[in-house]
Amino acid sequence: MRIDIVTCLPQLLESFFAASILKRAQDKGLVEVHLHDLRNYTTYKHKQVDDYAFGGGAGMVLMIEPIVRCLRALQAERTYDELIYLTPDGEKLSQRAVNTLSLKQNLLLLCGHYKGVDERVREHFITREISIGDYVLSGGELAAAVVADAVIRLVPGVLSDETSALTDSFQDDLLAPPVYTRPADYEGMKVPDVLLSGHEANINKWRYDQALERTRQRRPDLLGE
Ligand code: 6GU
Repeated sequence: MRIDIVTCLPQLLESFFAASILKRAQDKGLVEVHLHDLRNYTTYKHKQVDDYAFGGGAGMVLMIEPIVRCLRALQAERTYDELIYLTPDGEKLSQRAVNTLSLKQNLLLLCGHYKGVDERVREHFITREISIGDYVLSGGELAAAVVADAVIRLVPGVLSDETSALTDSFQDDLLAPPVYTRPADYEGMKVPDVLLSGHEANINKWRYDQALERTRQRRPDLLGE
């Protein structure tokens, strides 16, 4: 899988993709993440990429020209399965959407900033618009990082134990059950006996019951209740 991220603040994302699971996934050759600085695609003076909104009002708008120059340069090299614009008025990100995206070959993520991008970019170039929740960020970069992280960890081979993604919260519309590790007794705070029993069927049943109970208590909406 290859993910191209178009942004006017690549510095914000560099360290994120240079660490941990995301770095390992790239080192193993399972995914490629490429950051593209919009300022390298502008023909305006002083590397300008944004301008005042027609009609007035506060806030700058990313101009269509540098964005389209960048998108066209990338599209000349490969075909993208989706050109995604990160925006608070997009479809809210879900594990279902993440699962779908993880099956794609080439994804492009466009980060807006300031007041957003010129609407013509959205109308004519973008194929999908995603929000990461009902709150406002100062730009799409963190949202792009969230989407990329959620997608990349599902690419086969990225997680060391491939089954572990299957037991994530949300993967079966249930929250994950509690987990414990050593010591079995910490100052009288004990790990449930069943987890120390070695009885796999009982352990699985306990985990399922706990997941269900936790979901009932915290997120009854996931159970349609
Ligand atoms: Cl994708 N962008 C911004 N700026 N704010 C957000 C968001 C995206 N998703 C939730 N809030």
